[in-house]
Amino acid sequence: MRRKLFFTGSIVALSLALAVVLILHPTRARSEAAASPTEVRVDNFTFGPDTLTVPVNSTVTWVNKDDVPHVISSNDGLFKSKALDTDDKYSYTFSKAGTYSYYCSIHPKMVGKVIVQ
Ligand SMILES: [Cu+2]
Repeated sequence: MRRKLFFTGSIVALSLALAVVLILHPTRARSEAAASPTEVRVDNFTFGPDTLTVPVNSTVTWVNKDDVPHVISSNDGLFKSKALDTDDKYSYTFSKAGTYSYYCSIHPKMVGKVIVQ
């Protein structure tokens, strides 16, 4: 009788441990998938880095470190910032995989891309 109780207790403890693992694991996986914000510095008329690779659902933030305004414009019109003054920021969240080319619509020679995978 005592032995059977111990056995039952072990099964319950084991089930609880398994449940905890099953409940916690997807939570952890989800927080890993939600990527940390990623920054592109706009400095000296260049995007740094000019090619940025991020996981799906990443929010990319551009920060203008120049003392002239810049506009972040995607080539296909998917996103476009207002004119960013010094230290202004613009963020866009990429929810689909793909390669997103962009440029500064004030200085079209400034180009960059975000690779979402
Ligand atoms: Cu510019």
